[in-house]
Amino acid sequence: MNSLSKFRKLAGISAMAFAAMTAANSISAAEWRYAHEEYEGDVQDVFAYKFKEYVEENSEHSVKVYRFGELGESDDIMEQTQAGILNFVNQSPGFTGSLIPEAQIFFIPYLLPTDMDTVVKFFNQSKAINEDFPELYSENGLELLKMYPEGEMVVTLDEKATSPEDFNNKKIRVMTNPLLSETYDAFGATPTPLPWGEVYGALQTNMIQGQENPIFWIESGGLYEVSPNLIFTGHGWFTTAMMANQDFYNGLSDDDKQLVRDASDHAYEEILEHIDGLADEALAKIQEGSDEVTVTRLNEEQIETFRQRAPQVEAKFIEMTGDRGKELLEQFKADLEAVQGE
Ligand code: 6CS
Repeated sequence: MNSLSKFRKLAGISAMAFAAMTAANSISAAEWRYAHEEYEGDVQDVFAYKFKEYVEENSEHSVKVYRFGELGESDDIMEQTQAGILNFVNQSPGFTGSLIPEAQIFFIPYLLPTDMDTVVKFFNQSKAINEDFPELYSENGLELLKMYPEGEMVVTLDEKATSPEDFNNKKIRVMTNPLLSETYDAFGATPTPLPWGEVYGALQTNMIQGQENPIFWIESGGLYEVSPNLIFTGHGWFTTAMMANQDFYNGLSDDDKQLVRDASDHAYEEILEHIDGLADEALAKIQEGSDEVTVTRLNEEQIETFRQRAPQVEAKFIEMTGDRGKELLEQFKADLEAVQGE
């Protein structure tokens, strides 16, 4: 064979090999579907895009992110994930209570401290968060990848308030988990569970007189426009959870499982940086945007009047979740004590 025909043969073989490789890549390159509960630039959206970027930079796969409303409410995206229509979902425990009653632990008031460094250490190191919760989610066909804090909860109301008495006769919207209703009941209010999509309109039409959320969300959702009195009660943090459909996850190669875990770790580290200082920035924007807004930071004595009502909510949590909830709560408290002592 002369050198020209040798070259033609080799070129033919490598073209075939290249075509075969490309076909193999396009078969193994998947598009993963990921839905969350928030809008462009919000905390869950930042997390989702950091996850997507990592996956796309480190593999042939791509991630399609769906934001709030594109596929329905929080309950809808969870159903779609359990059915395997979506691969990943970010659903907050505020909506997971009916599926996993123990997830309501985040709504026992005054369990988590207000200090962000301690909260972050807790999420990093807690056995309850990193070992016990994955088991609970797993029983519901979900591979829990991360739980993370979004921001301290702040109450907004139609009037200023400093005591549980000031909450009397106020209908305060809560996410749809029964324990959060118990909390607001204990705080003297009339709890009103609603999905997110109905909150702004219900405040605007005075069907409800208040709600609770982290400051970044009060700013981004424009809630201060219709509920302008902000009250820092120090009673908890908005926590959320990102997970995969477990059958989908179990069916991945070991490399892809590792990729998903690494991408979740990466997004988690990024989000901790993102939320640092976010509440102050959002509060400044709110105050620039409205003259009507008032900010009340309860003092220790005022907080104590709310905190005194926490034990009855804790008792309800145990009533709702039995021995498993009790053990989880003990672990949660031990984990908190460990980081508070550092
Ligand atoms: O209050 C809610 O329902 C919403 N709050 C936040 C911070 N994220 C999503 C959730 O749906």
